[in-house]
Amino acid sequence: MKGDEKQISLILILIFFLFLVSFTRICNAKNFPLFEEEWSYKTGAFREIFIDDLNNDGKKELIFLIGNDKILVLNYQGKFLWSYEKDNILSVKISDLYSDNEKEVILTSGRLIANIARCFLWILNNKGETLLKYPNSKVGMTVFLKDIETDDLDDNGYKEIIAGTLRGVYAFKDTYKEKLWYNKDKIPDKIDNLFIDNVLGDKKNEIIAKSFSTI
Ligand SMILES: [Ca+2]
Ligand SMILES: [Ca+2]
Ligand SMILES: [Ca+2]
Repeated sequence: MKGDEKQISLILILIFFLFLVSFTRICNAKNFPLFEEEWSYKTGAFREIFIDDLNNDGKKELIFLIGNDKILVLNYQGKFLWSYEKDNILSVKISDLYSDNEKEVILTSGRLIANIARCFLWILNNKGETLLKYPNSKVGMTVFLKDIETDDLDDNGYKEIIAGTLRGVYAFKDTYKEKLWYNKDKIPDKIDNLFIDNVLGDKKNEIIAKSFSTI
């Protein structure tokens, strides 16, 4: 009997030892979900962040809208790539406007001057260089363009730019130099959000505009 008890004790000690070894291994295993910081960058307070491969190098960039007046682009390692400053940025969208596999950054900026809206549309390339400003004058459009969306409405390979306004939806032609339509009389509400999707299941996308309580 004494021999059996000794054997059982030895087995128990062995089991405990094996458990201890396994537990230590699990804790030290590389796949154990330990927190490791890859990098950090002091951006300042930002309103929006977009994650997209802007420069087609197979790695995603981080694009920040900081405060009201700055776009900051970092690479996947947290290295500064470029920044772009514009007074009072209203909305930012990243889209391949010309369907050439090079993404553009589209933004609107504007403010009230003498109680009249003064708004501009800017198109930047993926290096932060200005490709287009509309209107090309000191006096902006008299409508604030917010919540930019893009879609090739007429299937010609160039995307139209569509934006919500304080009264209805505004659409640019895909030359980005003139209005396609502006439905402020049909939709007299402030548009909070725009979505473009094929809701009806036909061959064309629809624009879904959301105001405070109506869609
Ligand atoms: Ca990239
Ligand atoms: Ca493009
Ligand atoms: Ca088009």
